[in-house]
Amino acid sequence: MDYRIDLSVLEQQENYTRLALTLHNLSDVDLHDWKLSVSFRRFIQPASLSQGSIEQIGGLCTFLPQDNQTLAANAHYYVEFGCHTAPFQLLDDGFDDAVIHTHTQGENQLLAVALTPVALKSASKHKTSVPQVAANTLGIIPNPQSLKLIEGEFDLNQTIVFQSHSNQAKSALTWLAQELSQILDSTIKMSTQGNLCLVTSPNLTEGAYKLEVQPHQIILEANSTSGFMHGCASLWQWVSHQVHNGKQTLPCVLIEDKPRFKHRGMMLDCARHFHSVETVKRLINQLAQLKFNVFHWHLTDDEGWRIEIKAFPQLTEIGAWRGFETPIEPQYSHLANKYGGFYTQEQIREVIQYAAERNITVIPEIDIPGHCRAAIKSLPELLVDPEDRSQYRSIQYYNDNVLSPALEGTYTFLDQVLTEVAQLFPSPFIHIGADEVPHGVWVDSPKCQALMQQHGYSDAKELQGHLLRRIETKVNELGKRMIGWEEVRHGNKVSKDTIVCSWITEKAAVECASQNIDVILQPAQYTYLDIVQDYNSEEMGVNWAGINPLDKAYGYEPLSELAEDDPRRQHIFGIQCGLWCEIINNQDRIDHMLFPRLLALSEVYWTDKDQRDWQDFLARLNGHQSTLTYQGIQFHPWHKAL
Ligand code: TNX
Repeated sequence: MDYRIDLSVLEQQENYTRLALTLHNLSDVDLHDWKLSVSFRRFIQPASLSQGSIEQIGGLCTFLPQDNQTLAANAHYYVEFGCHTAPFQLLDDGFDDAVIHTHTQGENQLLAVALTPVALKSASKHKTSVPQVAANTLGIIPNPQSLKLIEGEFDLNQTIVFQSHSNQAKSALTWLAQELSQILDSTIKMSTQGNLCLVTSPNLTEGAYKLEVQPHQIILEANSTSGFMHGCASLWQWVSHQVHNGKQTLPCVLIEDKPRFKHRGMMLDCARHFHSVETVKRLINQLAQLKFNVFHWHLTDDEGWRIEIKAFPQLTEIGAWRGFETPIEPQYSHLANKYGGFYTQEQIREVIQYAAERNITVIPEIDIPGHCRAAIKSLPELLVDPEDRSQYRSIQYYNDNVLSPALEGTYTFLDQVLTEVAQLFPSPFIHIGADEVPHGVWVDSPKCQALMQQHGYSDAKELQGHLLRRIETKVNELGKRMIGWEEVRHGNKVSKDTIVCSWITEKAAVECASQNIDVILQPAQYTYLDIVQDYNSEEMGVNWAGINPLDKAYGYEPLSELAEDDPRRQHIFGIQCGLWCEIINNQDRIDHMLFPRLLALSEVYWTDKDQRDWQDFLARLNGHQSTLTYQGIQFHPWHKAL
C-alpha cells in the first residue's frame, strides 16, 4: 500500500489523552490538494490540533493539512491532537479505517491507507485463566432443572420415525427433523407409529417439557408449543454431543425441565453495520438451540435505517446507505465505498416466520427521538426544524440526530412508520428506543418553546416525555405494548404500562420495579456482548462498561441485591443480552463476540440459581466445543486444550 498511518498515545490522563498521527507517503509521487478521513470513535478537540484543522461528523474525522501543504513522496504529515475521554487501553480504540481524498484531472479520488495498530501508553497482556476441567458430553446448555442418566442406549443408526398427533408439537418437530438430518446419516421419517414420540401432557406448564430417551424409543412430553421446542432443543444437543464426539449411540436419560425467566432475549444491532438475512437467521437458529424466545431487532439508528417503509421509500433509498457521495457520510468501516443495506418487508416477514417456527418472537426497535440521524437525513422536509438553533452533541458526536417534538412532520412520520411496523410484526411489543437524547437539544427552537409554553412545561426535557407519551398512545392504539430503554421515563410522561429496558446498570430496573413498572434486564456490564471478554489490549470490542469475561457473564444474577422473596422481583418481565455493532461487521466477529458468552447467558436466563455451577458449566461447555466447531462458529477460545 502506498500510504500508511501510525497512531500513538503521547500522554494519558484519566480524562484526557494526547495522540500523534503520522501519515506516510510511501509512493514515489507527491500528493497535492489532499485531505485525510479516518473513522475514530472518540471526539477530537478541534482546538487541540498541532497543525491544520479538523471536521468531525460522528466518528468520521477529516484532517485538513495546514496551508494545503503537499505531502511529498517519501515524506510524512504529522499532527498531534487531544481527546477528553476515557484512557485508551485497547487496540480497537485506534482508527477503524482511513482514506485519503485527492483529485486527478478534476475527478475526486480516494486512496487506500494502511493502518498500523495504535501504540498504547501501556498495553495489557493479562488474560483470565479459566480452570481446566474435563469435558462432559453428557450435559446440556442451558443446564436443565433435572437430568438423570438411565441404564441403556438408543442406537442412532436406526431409522428415526417421528410420531405426533399434537398441533403444538408441529413446528418443533419440523425443526428437529431438519437439524437432525444434518448431523445423522440415518433416515428420518414421519409415521403414526414411531420411535420418537411427541406427546401432549396436560400437567406440564407453559415452556416446560419432559424428555425420556429409552433404549427403543424417545418420548418428549409438553403442553405448549414452547415446551415442545425446548424439549427438541435439548434432544438436538444430546444427539449433537454424541455424534460430534464420534459416537453412534445416545445414552438413555430422563430430563425434566422448565424455564426460570419467561422472556429470554437477545438484541442485534443491524443499523451500525448491516447484517444479511442469512446472518440474522443463523443467529435466530442458534438462539433457538439455546432456548431463547425473543429476538430484539435494532433496525434504525444514526448510521442506518434498515427497514422498508412503504409510505417513505426515502428512508431506505437514502437512509440505508453511507458514503462520501451520499447524504449520510461513511462511518466505522468501509469508508471508501458506498456501504449499507436494508430489509424489504418481504424479507422481514420471512425472518419473522423463520423465528416463529423456532418459538422466537421478533420485537422490532425503532429508536426515537434520539439516534434518528438516518431518518432525518432521508426526510428533511418532514423532520428538520429550520429555525432550531440548539447546540448539542450526542454520545456518538452528532449535532443533528434528534426528532423535534414540536414539528407536525415528526408525528406524520412516526404514525406511518409505527403503523407499518405494527402490521408487519405480530409481536405484542414495539421497542421505541428513547435512549441517549443529548443534553441541550430543543432549547433554542421557537417551535419547541411555544410547545412548552402551551403545556406549561418548565424544562425542555419534558418535551421528551411529551413526544414519548404521544407515541405510547399510538403504539397502544395499534394494539401493542411499548418497550423503551431506561430513558423512556425521562420527562416523566409515559404510563407505567411501558416496559423499561434497563441497560446502564440495574439501578433503573430496581427503581422501576419499586414503582410497579415491568422491567427487562439488560445491564451492559454483564450482558453487552460488544464489551471485551478479557483484559489484554488485543481483545476485540469496547470497554466503556468494563470487561466482561466468561465467568463474569456466567455469574450474573439478576437483581442480586433484592431478597429472593422481594415482591419487586415479580416485575422482572424479561432478561436480555445484546450485540451492538459499531465494530462488528462480519460473521467471524459476530461469532467471536457471542461465543461462548451466549451459552453462559442462556444458562443465566433459563436455569434456576441452585442448578448453576461455574465448574460444571465449563465441563459442559468443553463437551459442547465439538458442536461449535462442527457448526463453523469462530468462537473466542476460552481455555488452553487439556
Ligand atoms: C450504548 S445501549 C448504546 C448504543 C451503543 C452501545 C455501545 C443503548 C441503549 N445505547 O447506542 O451502541 O452503548 O456499547
